[in-house]
Amino acid sequence: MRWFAWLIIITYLLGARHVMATSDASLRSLADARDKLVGTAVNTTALTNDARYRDFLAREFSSVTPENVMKWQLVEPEQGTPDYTSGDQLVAFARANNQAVRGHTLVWHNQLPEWLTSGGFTSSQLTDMLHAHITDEVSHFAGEISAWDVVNEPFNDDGTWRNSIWYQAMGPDYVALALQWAYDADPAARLYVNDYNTEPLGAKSDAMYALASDLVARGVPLNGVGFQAHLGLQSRFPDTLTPNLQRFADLGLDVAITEADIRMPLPADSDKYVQQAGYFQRLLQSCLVVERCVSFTVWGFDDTHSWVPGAFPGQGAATLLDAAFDPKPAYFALRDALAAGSATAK
Ligand code: 9MR
Repeated sequence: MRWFAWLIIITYLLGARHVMATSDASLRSLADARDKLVGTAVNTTALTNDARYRDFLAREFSSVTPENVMKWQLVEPEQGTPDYTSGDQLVAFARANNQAVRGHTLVWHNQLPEWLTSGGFTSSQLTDMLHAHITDEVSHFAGEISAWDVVNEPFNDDGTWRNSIWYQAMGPDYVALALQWAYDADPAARLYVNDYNTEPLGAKSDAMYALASDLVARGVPLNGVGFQAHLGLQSRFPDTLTPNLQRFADLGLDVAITEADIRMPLPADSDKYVQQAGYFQRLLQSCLVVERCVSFTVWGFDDTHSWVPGAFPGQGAATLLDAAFDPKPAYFALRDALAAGSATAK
């Protein structure tokens, strides 16, 4: 009888330890067990000024993406004097905390320096300048960046090409050229094209799929496709995310959720938080079931530093922690998704 009582006690203690281990575990430790990276965009001002922000970032995430500081407008506000100091600080933090760095972003229509957009440059000048920019920035960070969002947001929502200055200067081949230039500067980095509203099957993701298929067939150095996943509770969840990710994976590419956030009409309430948690969990679950989905990144982790309220008046509360820095149901939903089935993970 006594051995039986002991067995019950030991079984209980082991069970309790397991529960505690799961409920205390960080996102990154749970993601490690699933062979995935879990990341966040980083606001480098908060990184410098806010110890609580730094602690959470180091504890919870195994990958970081500079929210702004590696964009052309920020690295080269004056022509000819690129300055990578803020990016270097993030890289140093990531190194100290054993985190991967996703470089973001080399070729975009947005956040370009004024001298570039209003300089009246010819197509061939713009081509040369983009080549020089990519070579300089990728070389600077070579060895420190595991993946680059080389090209960001090349498509309109209807799947046509976005008429950016890069498209105007070079036509659609700017994507292949940019990937090749990035590869030449750091052949070890994983090179991505990244876009939003490409989560479900549809016109825009079909355009991305056609581009990726063509690049792969031509032997262009493309390693992955990023799906930003800026979602909102007013829109239905993209139910076809999993088969969509899988078709890109079937091309032999990595896929990644690169900028997840789920905005809601303000004020937030507990019902909306629960619904938001469900969206976050389903996003992550899609990444967990697609083997080539290598990372799941949120676009900031606390509402104070989220881009959403500035861009969508009346909406917000889009991240994992509320303005008081308390975790919302969404944070626990991500943890639960990572923990579920971890025993069967590779
Ligand atoms: O979060 C970024 C915000 O601070 C900037 O003001 C904004 C400028 O357009 O860019 C935001 O990040 C974007 C990212 O670089 C690309 N995908 C969409 C993101 C949200 O706009």
